[in-house]
Amino acid sequence: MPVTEDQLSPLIIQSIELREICLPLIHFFETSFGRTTERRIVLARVTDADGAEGWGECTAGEGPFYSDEWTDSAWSTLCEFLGPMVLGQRVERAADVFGLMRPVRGHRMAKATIETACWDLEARKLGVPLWKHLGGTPREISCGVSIGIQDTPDILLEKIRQEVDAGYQRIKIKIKPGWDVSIVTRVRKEFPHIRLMGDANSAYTLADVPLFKELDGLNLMMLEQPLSHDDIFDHAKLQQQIQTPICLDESIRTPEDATHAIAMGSCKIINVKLGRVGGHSEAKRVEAVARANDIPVWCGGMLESGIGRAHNIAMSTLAGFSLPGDVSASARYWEEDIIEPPVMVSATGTIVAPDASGIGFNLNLPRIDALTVRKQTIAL
Ligand code: OSB
Ligand code: MG
Repeated sequence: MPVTEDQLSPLIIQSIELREICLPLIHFFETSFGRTTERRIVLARVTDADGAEGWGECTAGEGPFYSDEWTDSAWSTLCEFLGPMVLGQRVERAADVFGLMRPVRGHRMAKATIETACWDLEARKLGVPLWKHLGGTPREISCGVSIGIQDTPDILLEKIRQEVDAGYQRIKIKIKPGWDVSIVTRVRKEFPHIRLMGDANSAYTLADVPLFKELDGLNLMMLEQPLSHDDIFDHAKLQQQIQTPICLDESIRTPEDATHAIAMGSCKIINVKLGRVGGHSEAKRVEAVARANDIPVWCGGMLESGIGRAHNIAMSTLAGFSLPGDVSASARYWEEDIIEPPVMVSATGTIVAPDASGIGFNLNLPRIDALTVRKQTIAL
């Protein structure tokens, strides 16, 4: 039986069941830092003292290339430090769980695994959809796609054609030295009117200003994370010299990073990733900072399985998420997702956040079991 906000008892985490699942991608995903063919994803099932449960997904990649976290670092940080740190602790709300993990520096993707599961758990106890519990409105979110580097430009053009025809509202292509101005020029010629952007994943330096000036002529909605993964200073220098809005991804790990980057003029748009910032509470803070400064945000993706995707959908309903995100249909990634129904996108490139409580999708437990390669339970 659901309870009201007033009746909600304090949250005491009783157990954390961690699993690693291995899930092959339908098509490899290539960025400036490498190619992924198969995901190794850590999932967490958290239970509390009232017997409620919630699910979270770790967005760390298979190696420390997008960020310094990766599947195994998250697994051991969760088992050795974060799990024991939160177990049996009493907090008023899921919103307080991030604070329990403060002694651990960084490791935000590992933290978000537990933190997001607690939000799902709390929303389920209240019998409300997570998106509502987070304060989201309206229910329908705008979707774009992120298309990796391909073996040939023709394959890329064909993929863009498919996604435009499917109704996605904006196309992001990955760029890197040697796969940039000439490619974007070809795409623009073929698709003069689409909302288009490029994501460099930190492949460039300030020595590349002339190249960015060439890109300025191609009417990109934004250029994502052109410079170093931890930089905000050089991005400000670059933004002063180009017209295309810079969007920061890797560089924004905290609400303070967002404050500093906005104050310095390092970006005009922010990509919010739930894992990178440490979960829903921190994501809400980043969104609030951006909204207070009239900086639009959108939801980034990390090739999530259904659980992470469902959390992304919920987050994307927050008011500041005014641009289409990298949240797209399950079928673009997986033969079969681990949730039911899979995430579906409308013909106009939108997803309607579900009505059911918590993340709002059913878990396909037999499929999760079949994909599990290791499992560990941390309990009192
Ligand atoms: O930089 O946004 C990125 C995937 C893995 C690591 C980094 C990024 C991405 C994506 C994919 O762009 C977005 C998605 O479709 O999930
Ligand atoms: Mg990015």
